[in-house]
Amino acid sequence: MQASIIRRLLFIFFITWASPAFCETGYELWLRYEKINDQSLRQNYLKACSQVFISHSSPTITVIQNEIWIAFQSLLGKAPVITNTDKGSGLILIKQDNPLVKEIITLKEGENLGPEGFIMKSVTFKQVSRLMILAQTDQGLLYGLFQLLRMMNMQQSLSLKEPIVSIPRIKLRMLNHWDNLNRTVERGYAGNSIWNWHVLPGYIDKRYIDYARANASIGINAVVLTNVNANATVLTAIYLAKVKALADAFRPFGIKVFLTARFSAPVEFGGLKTADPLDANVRQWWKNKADEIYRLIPDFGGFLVKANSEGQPGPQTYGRNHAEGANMLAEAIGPERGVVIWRAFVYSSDIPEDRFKQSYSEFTLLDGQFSRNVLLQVKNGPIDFQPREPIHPLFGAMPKTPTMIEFQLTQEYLGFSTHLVFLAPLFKEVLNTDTYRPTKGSTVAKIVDGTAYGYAHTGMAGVSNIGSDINWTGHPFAQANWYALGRLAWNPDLTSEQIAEEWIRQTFTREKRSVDIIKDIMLRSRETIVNYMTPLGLNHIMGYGHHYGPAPWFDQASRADWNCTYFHRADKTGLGFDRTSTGSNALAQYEESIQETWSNLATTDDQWLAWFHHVPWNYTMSNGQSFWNSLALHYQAGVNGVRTMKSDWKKVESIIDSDRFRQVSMLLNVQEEEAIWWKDACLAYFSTFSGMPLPQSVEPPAHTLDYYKSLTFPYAPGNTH
Ligand code: GCW
Repeated sequence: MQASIIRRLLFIFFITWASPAFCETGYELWLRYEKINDQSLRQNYLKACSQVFISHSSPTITVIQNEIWIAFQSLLGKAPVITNTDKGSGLILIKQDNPLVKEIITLKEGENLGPEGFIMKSVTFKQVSRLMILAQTDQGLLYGLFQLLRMMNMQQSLSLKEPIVSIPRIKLRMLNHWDNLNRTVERGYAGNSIWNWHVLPGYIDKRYIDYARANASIGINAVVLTNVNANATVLTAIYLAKVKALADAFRPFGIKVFLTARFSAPVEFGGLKTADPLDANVRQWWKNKADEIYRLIPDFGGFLVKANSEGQPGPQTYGRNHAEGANMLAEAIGPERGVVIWRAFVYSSDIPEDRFKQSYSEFTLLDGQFSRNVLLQVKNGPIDFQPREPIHPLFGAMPKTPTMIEFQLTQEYLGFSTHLVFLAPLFKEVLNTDTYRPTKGSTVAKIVDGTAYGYAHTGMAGVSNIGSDINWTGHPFAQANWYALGRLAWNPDLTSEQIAEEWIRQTFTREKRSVDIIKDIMLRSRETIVNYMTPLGLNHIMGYGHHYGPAPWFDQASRADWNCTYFHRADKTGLGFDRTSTGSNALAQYEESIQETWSNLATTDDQWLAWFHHVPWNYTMSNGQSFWNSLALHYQAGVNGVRTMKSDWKKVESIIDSDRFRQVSMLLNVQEEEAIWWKDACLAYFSTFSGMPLPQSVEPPAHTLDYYKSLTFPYAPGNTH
């Protein structure tokens, strides 16, 4: 009896102490700071970091000190000593204007780190070799510290041969939350909104602080708290006090708060009869509202606006154009205080024009008419965050209007939070695409970072995938997409591989074989999902409304361009949307070299085929296969890809903590089932048009087409309309 109690106690001791890996929830994200076991490395790091000299104090410096405490204790098992006078410390964090700097280094003439950049440099000062982080601002020092911690997590040497000079390429590095005031999240698959509006402003959830830490660690400096399908209530005094509380909590982390502005707010609660942007009372109302906000939040970022799109009110409701609407708000905010981010995601149910074309048609006419503190926020592609889209033709077409990019982290069209898909390859594919505007080599990255046209404002936004789930994002791997957005907004030249490697080492393990296996899983995941959902240029064939699962047959929506059949146009002759000059001619919106390549079936890369052509089922592809066979083989490759992900994941079982290992294993099982469902439903449906048999290596659908059509999902998450 006693022996069994002792055994049980020993077991409890074992699982709680000896193996902390048992209790990993994922809450710590990439800030786990796993202990460094390599003794010589540990000694080096201790030498460099156990004594820290920080020359001054401020709220951001307190954040820095806290992070140093958390990180060094966890990484090195030893509390650091932090002082405000130099005691021969190994690590120095110092602002550029400190008189000591001149004694330590000679800064190059004109070295301009800007408000967020930093230098990290190995220096010898008072005969002691040190590591110095130098910046113009505390925010720059904070980013420098996170660079240092990343290097330690990556087990890199801290004796730098060359200094690291790091300046963000993009100014607004931003998360757009689609969070509603009732805590639902539009297209959210990771629980409720983390903003607990009801108990704000009095109660500041620790999550807000951890959220801010995580964002700062990857350079995110701006957050839009509320859904673009906006609720005017957030602009009322009661709610603004709550917004202020969040802004105060985020400020030391270098994060600015933005709100979505509902265009009809002056009517909804302002007592006005109109929200016409040219009406003097309306203009005054917004001016007063902006002043009220700035009194509470002096560093308020500005407004994000979705107008005259999918039922949202906007200037066109009053016969005015988008520039008139944006400029009215921009004037209220004032160029010295903040910006207005105006979304280009507009398409009208009244216009029969190809939905692909509408945003470009609307906004290119307005280039040059926007006030100087307006940015246009353009989705990465012309339709809507599909698994693969060609670049939005507006990139490069707005020389006079700062154009920022909007990616979607939340996986609305990519399997929700159940599918493992690493999005850095999608982001990179877009950023690396040449717009040829104004000249060859003007990639989307160069448009967005301002180099192509010298934009005064630059930005990259990700629609947040964060919710109240313990691990923030539902799928443990979805954290990597949040991470990737921040890192690419800082430096769009980073590769997907670098980002994956960093994330894995900080989030899961530093064991090389496992890192390589996981990296492989991640890097292949995006192509895998394209294969089993929308290969060869298919798009928008997901379930109606919720966008869960396949429904290529769907044709019952109230408007044409909400039907799946609108997008794929399958018939007996072939599949795909003719956007060449014989069709909608959307291709004319791109620069000529792109037009040329994509208007000819033979020179169109396989991945864009159904985007731009109605491809005959028996069209012979470059690999000699018929189009139909290729389509089927891609679907099968997608399913096989998930199976490989599953077997690869099993190989890391002994290394990954059991909770997260099991969680990912279960999710991969679901992903496999859903990949098969996608393949089966799509092939069953499209074969009714092609009339062709499946190639031998393709597993035939398990059920009839009627069975797939009969499936309904009234409670699928994320749909808050
Ligand atoms: O992706 C689509 C979504 C809508 C969303 C809209 C938008 C916020 O289906 O839920 O609304 O785009 O981006 O405005």
